[in-house]
Amino acid sequence: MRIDLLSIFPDYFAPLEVSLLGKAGEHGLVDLRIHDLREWTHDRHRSVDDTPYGGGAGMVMMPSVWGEAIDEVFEETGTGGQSDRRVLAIPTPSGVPLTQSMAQDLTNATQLVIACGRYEGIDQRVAEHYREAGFEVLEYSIGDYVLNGGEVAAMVLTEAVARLLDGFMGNPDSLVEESHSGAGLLEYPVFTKPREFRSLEIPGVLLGGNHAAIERWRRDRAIEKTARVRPDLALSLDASSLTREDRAMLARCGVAYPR
Ligand code: 6GU
Repeated sequence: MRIDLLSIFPDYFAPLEVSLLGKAGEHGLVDLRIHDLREWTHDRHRSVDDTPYGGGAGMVMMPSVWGEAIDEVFEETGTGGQSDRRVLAIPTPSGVPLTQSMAQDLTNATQLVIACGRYEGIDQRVAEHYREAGFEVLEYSIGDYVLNGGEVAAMVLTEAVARLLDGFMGNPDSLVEESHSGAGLLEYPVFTKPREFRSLEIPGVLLGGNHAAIERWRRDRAIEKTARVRPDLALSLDASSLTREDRAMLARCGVAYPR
């Protein structure tokens, strides 16, 4: 998969060289390209923003610069083939909340272009134009808080997608049971050596060899944790994936499910 990151602060993405190029890049899973948006400016001051129509605080990023930049990075891969899936992702606090299933879905894109805005955001016509031109456009948010720009959110999306690509994980089994995948439960707590840490001991069930009991214990802890810290997730579990024991545990945690 090719991933293009566009920003006026390309240096922001240095950490990806460690965490992403280190693994996915070496194995040729991800072709990561980092671009300085100002390379597509034409004026002496290399301007990328202007005052907002209608007034208000701050500056808005101009569509002309973004249009030229995005056209060019898409052109570099366009084969015109039917199987091409080219996605323009725009990080913004007003976007749809990014989820694991969105990251999973993006793993089959041919190219992911992430356009990182600063200031008050990017002129809305950029998203509108590429949508009308037949590209998938994803305006996404990484949570209900405000960052200074889209760069951190772009790294979040890049890592969330790249680690799901076939061949990225040393042990793909670790993808199966993790939080936000599969059942919709948060992960159970994990423990390793030593058996005693500052007088805290390992839960006894994990020391025995009763695999069914261990599985039940982990499932109960996952349910308990989900109900406590993410009641919204606990209420939207896939009812068909819940056993009688799961429902009993949920009930004890104050979450009732129809049988
Ligand atoms: Cl995607 N961008 C910015 N600038 N702030 C955010 C965000 C994105 N998600 C949450 N806050």
